Amino acid sequence: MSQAETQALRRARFEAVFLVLREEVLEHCASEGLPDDAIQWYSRNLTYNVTGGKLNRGLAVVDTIEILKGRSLSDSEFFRASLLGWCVELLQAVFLVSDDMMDRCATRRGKPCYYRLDGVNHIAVNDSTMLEAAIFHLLRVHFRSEPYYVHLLELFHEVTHKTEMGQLLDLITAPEGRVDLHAFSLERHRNIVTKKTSYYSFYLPVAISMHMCGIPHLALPSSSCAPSGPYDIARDILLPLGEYFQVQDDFLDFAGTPEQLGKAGTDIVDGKCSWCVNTALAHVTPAQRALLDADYGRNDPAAEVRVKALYEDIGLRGLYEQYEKAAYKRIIALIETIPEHPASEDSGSVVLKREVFTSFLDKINKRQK
Ligand code: DMA
Ligand code: MG
Ligand code: MG
Ligand code: MG
Repeated sequence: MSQAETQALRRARFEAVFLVLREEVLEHCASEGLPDDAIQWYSRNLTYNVTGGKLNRGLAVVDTIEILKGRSLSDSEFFRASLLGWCVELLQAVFLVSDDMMDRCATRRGKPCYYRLDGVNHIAVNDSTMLEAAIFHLLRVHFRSEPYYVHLLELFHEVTHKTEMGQLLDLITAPEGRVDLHAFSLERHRNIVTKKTSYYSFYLPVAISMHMCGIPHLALPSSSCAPSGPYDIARDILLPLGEYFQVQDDFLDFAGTPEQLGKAGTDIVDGKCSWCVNTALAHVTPAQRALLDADYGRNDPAAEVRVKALYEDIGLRGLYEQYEKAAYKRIIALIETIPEHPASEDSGSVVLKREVFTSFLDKINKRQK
């Protein structure tokens, strides 16, 4: 079998688990007395919002567990790893449903955004929280007796809170109709993207996998600045990786096509504190700066066209290529701080491996969608 076929099969196996989990959640609701029309509604919510994506985050859980264990998984291990992977995809769906309302997006994954469906509109607010409830229902049913159950709960809660802080910062840095470019900086950008993207997209899938593989989590927070425990070490690589991923998202918002991305960019019109505008701000002439002050964050297609032309004039595409190369090098250097041949591998205990991070990096490096 070719590698592409193996990957397709793996994805199909992973996707099959979703159908089982959706049934389980719906059956639970039926047992609580939820009538048929509401079950149908919840079913559409789950299907529409959780499937149809790239599945990077969910599959990363299965991949990471295999890498950490150093072998392929049994059927039951694959199911449980996939279940946790779908919990990450569910969390992603929670954020996307509300993100699209707040960012006023029209399309997602090549379809209309969920809140725009006939009869949905503001019901999407509650639907988003019901996607979140499905996570905790599944964790409780399948992982309650595991010694790491409380760690999983804390992880989902903490990462969710971080993401919400990031979304808050993202939104209040782009106040509707009165964007102030003085408030922008690459430092603020980093704070936003680390919180809104890195924790749930990168740290969460790996930390989940580490728990499932029995890597011990120290109860006490590390006291010094230097990372100590394996979770700290993983986090210190995964947060920069997530930052790179969100810079790609920001760049593609400007340079990608809706056909390629399944969504149309809104960052310029929304006045977002994106990597693109922050990088532009560092390279503009006074005249270009005046144009940005006048046109950035305006709900006017002509103003958006002018900002995009300005991005081309300052050579943003070339600056992005330079950023990509530098980010890749920086992350590789971070990964290389992990020993190539982990010492305790032969003692039977599971330890971090470089491949966990390189496989993640390879999947996103130079991505076009
Ligand atoms: C992504 O921010 C962050 C979350 C938590 C969804 P974004 O608005 O740039 O995402 P997208 O470009 O997919 O709308
Ligand atoms: Mg958005
Ligand atoms: Mg957003
Ligand atoms: Mg974006």
